[in-house]
Amino acid sequence: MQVLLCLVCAFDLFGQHYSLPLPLGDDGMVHPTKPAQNDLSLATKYLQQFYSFQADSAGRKRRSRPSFSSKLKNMQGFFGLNGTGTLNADTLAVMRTPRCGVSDVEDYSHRRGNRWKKNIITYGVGRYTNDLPVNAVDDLISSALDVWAKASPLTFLRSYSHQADIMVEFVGKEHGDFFPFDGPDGTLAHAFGPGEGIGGDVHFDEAEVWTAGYNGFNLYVVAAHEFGHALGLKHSQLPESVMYPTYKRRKTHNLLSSEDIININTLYGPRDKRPYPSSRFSWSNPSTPWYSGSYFPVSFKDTCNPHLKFDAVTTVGDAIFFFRDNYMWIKHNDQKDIKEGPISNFMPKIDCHIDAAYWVPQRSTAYLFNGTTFWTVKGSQVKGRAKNISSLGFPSWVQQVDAAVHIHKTVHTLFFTQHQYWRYNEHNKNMTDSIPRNISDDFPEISGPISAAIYKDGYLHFFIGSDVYKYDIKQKEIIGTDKTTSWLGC
Ligand SMILES: *[C@@H]1O[C@H](CO)[C@@H](O)[C@H](O)[C@H]1NC(C)=O
Ligand SMILES: *[C@@H]1O[C@H](CO)[C@@H](O)[C@H](O)[C@H]1NC(C)=O
Ligand SMILES: *[C@@H]1O[C@H](CO)[C@@H](O)[C@H](O)[C@H]1NC(C)=O
Ligand SMILES: *[C@@H]1O[C@H](CO)[C@@H](O)[C@H](O)[C@H]1NC(C)=O
Ligand SMILES: *[C@@H]1O[C@H](CO)[C@@H](O)[C@H](O)[C@H]1NC(C)=O
Ligand SMILES: [Ca+2]
Ligand SMILES: [Zn+2]
Ligand SMILES: [Zn+2]
Repeated sequence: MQVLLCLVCAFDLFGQHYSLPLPLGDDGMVHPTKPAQNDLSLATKYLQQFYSFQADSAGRKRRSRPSFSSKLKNMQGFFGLNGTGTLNADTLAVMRTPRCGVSDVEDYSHRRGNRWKKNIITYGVGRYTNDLPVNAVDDLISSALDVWAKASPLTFLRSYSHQADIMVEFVGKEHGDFFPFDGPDGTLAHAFGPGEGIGGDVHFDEAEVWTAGYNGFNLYVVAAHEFGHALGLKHSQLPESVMYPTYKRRKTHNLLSSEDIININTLYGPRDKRPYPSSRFSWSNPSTPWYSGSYFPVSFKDTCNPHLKFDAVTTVGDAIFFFRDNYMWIKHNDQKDIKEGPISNFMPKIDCHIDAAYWVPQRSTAYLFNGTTFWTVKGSQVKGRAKNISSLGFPSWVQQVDAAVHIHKTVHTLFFTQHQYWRYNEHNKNMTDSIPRNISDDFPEISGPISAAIYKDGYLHFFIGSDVYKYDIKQKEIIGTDKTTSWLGC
């Protein structure tokens, strides 16, 4: 939240009297000409906003703060200009270039850990721009996030709640965060570093003309820059870096410079390299230290083992989460690569195997089960304490759930236990029947125990051992069979 702190201190000076070096005439008197005054006030505002310049206020010692000239030298140094400390045409030209609203002298380093402490980050779009169709905005935003996802172990999940980690908003002038926008040009957007609440949020100035092309400001390019801040990156002095503060037309492929990739990897580790076809690692040896204790996922060596069985699988928004032992994979519909790692990398409070998992889209909430315990997970945050499955209405003799799936066209969640299943009404929050039903009666051709189940694209998918059955509920028949590994792209 350094952005907030630093700009708030500039804010408390608004309206005060500044003493600034003004141009002197031959007679030694100040003769401010109109353009020079404008330039000076532009430069003052610029240095206040982006170089934490604090003009001397009445009653303070003049030397107690870095002078205008030394801040100007900092700015000139940042942009590779001649560091004269005086306002010249080159310097003013840079100051007039449309840019990001975040300071260039953020006092935090990549190493100090201003980062998300998790690898799944949710994002949402609040207010849209009128400049582009909604689906174009969604595409440009998700492509801009994908730029960072491809270079890191991060996964971005679309959330339709207003409490996503990264909330994107198109707003004008005053918009409730002390950093009002300034109309066309000037500041284009700003973002807050990782954190709770406003942390991670990205605001675009709705006064700009946002486009998907070369005219106006390209939303994809500006969004990729702002998401860099939302992930904890600061401005770069290298013009080829996407984190360079002023707006430039850029080629839209390979947006990241090598410096950007190094910086994001310093914060979150390298992107996962997979698959590893070798099977040096054995499932049955849980003491193998494939979890090194760092935040960064290490690849599960056996991903493409043909006998791969999942403990639990669930859809979560556009993604599918697969669980095996203390490990998980996340496959995102829109992103080609699969993220993987110890479960605790993604959900720090959970460090055990998951028997069953399901997701209720209406609540954007997932439920993960281990024995008689279950957790409620929203975004990738575990909410509240683990609960006992008896609170769902299971009798005490049910000690474990094999698989769970919520069919969002109905109110029902199905819980599979051995050869039987239970129907839970998510609306009334109680079991629909007092005794379990037989799986084979209602799902001919399917016999328990079921390892995992999901409901996707109108079909149930039963994971049984290393096979997956695509099941048509209406016709009550299997309409396709797959291997589990094909779901992980093997
Ligand atoms: C930088 O400024 C100095 C002094 O004003 C001048 O002598 C020099 O030529 C300038 N260099 C450039 C690259 O503009
Ligand atoms: C999860 O279940 C296993 C046994 O199935 C048990 O050993 C472990 O303690 C459980 N973990 C939690 C956090 O309940
Ligand atoms: C959950 O409740 C059941 C009975 O109601 C009990 O047998 C079981 O031990 C409880 N589980 C946990 C983790 O407390
Ligand atoms: C479930 O809850 C609803 C509403 O609270 C109630 O009408 C219904 O009878 C309950 N069903 C069972 C089986 O307890
Ligand atoms: C399930 O099947 C068993 C016999 O295999 C039968 O006794 C039982 O009544 C069936 N349960 C239901 C709910 O139909
Ligand atoms: Ca603006
Ligand atoms: Zn920026
Ligand atoms: Zn804002």
